Amino acid sequence: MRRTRAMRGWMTGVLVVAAVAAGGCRPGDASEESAPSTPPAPIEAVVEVRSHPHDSTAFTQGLLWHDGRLYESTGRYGESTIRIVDLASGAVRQRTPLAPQYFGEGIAVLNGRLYQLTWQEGVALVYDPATLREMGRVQYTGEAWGLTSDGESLIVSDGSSYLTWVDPSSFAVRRTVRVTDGGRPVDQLNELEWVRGEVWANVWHTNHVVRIDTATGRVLGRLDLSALVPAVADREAVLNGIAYDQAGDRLFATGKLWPRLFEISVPSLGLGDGSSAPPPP
Ligand SMILES: [Ca+2]
Repeated sequence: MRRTRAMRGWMTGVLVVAAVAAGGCRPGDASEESAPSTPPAPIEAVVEVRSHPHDSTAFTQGLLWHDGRLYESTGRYGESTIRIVDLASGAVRQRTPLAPQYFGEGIAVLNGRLYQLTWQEGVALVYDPATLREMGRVQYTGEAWGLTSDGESLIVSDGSSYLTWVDPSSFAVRRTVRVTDGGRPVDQLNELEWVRGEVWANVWHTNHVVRIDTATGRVLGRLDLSALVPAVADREAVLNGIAYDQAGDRLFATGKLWPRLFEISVPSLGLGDGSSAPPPP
């Protein structure tokens, strides 16, 4: 299925500016829109380190490495799940299905709880990450796409050019950041990952992951994953899933309905090749 563009913004605090931004500009916004002196972010090459099998029926909406395990959220009504996946084989080790009225989206762990967003249903499902047993729910307003955490807040994308930091217990908005590249808003932000103090985001229907400065929203670089995209006969089989194993310095990427999950490195950042991983205990 094809998603509609989420231009309403997320939560009431974002509603007005996001709606106006969809029209191209808003009064007082000229400096941001026209900033000619801001160069676009550089393209950063990625290198495939290795790849693993991936469930080619998984409509990947969230990918996460936590405590030595790979977690995946899948979407589509009637097919959505939260699952723990064996990295080497791609086999699903544990799985909790969502009720058919819920479309699974981004996932993140904060304070020992695993959060899973739903697309248009306005509810985050909260699990015990060890058992995938539901522990509770949190209500919110608007669409929700990608999710990650800086260790204090959850960070949400909604397909607009905004990232929203929220309180994990209430989803009350703490702050918002508009993401720009070369002075222009970058919308369609989807699956997210916290990497070395930056937020990385898949840009929906592109082969790019953008590195976002969380203070300014400025895109610092674009990872081009075009070389990894498999030939899948579904136009929605797009890149959508990035996870970082901080302890092992491993970066994972996959996509909706992709048959492979990739470990990749970013040589320009010295990231993902294991060189920055701490020595084993
Ligand atoms: Ca992620």
